[in-house]
Amino acid sequence: MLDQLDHMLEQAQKALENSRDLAELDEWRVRYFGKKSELTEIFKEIGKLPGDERPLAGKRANEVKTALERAYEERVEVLKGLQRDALLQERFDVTLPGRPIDVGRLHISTQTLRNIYGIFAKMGFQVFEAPEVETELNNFELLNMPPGHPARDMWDTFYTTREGILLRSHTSPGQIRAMRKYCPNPIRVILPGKCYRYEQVSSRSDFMFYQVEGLALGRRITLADLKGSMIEFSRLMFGADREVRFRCSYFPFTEPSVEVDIDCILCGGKGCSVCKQTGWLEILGAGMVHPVVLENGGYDPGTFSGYAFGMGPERIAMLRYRINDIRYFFSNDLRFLRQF
Ligand code: FA5
Repeated sequence: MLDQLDHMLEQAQKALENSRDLAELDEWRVRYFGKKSELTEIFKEIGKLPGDERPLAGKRANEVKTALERAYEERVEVLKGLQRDALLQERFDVTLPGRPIDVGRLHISTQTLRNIYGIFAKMGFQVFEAPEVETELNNFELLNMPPGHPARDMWDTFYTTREGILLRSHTSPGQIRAMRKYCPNPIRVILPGKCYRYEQVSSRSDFMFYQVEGLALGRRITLADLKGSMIEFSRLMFGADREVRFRCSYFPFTEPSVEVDIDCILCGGKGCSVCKQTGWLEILGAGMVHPVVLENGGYDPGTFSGYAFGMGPERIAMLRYRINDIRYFFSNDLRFLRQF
């Protein structure tokens, strides 16, 4: 019987090594451990052996059983691993190169805003944020446009259903907020943010766009300071050899008011379709802060003076990168946005 057990162990181990999948392994288990297996028969026979042979045969039969059980467990793990590997190879080709991760980038308006911040930071301006939802008081009245003032028509405004509350049509109301916050100290801030206008959308005008406002207040600030900082800005933004021109203009909150042009970066001032044959491109509006506005901000116009300006970063980016339609900026077309 001992020989029979050894022989059976040897055979079972060989069969186990030859089993190729879990189904074959199951057949093996039934064959060597099942109710009708040789091992079960041997255990039955042990009971019939003479008393002195029984302990040895019983011990050996149990050893064989334990050895087979252990070998079975190990084989199960090996076959499961092989099955997993086969499945992976079927689904994934681990030799293929990885897919590059699409890296995000800054929106062209954000990039332009950051350029503007950088230039004005060099001149000592810090960023001051003001809300997009404004009061009619800040957007118009305190900027020297009382109700019914014809200049209000310069900005086609989105009003909310709440009386006296609107979406700011320019960043200038932030001037009032900055003045009221810093009064009676000198100020040098830029105020960036989105503006909204109930305007016909065209290649040059959107209903939502960014503006960057600037405000410098002090005791002896003059138009010469305004001109100096605008020339510095224009040359840092558009190139050192840019010509800058100041034209008389009108804004209710500045006196005198100007508009700032640079010589056309496309034709160099000769005249082309972009500059409408004038040789000049407008980049911003500006002026000396009106005494009424200074007073509304809490400053004494007898002691304080200052300048303010307002520019559109999208229009600036259009000039720098020769973009011919402002609608590209916020239509979320990745083919456009990925170029910057
Ligand atoms: C103003 O909004 C004045 N608040 C600017 C100002 C500030 C003057 C301080 C004096 C002192 P204007 O409406 O021209 O001005 O707008 C200023 C700039 O915003 C324009 O030069 C243009 O670059 C940009 N802009 C105006 N409307 C639009 C629009 N619909 N779409 C895109 N950009 C616009």
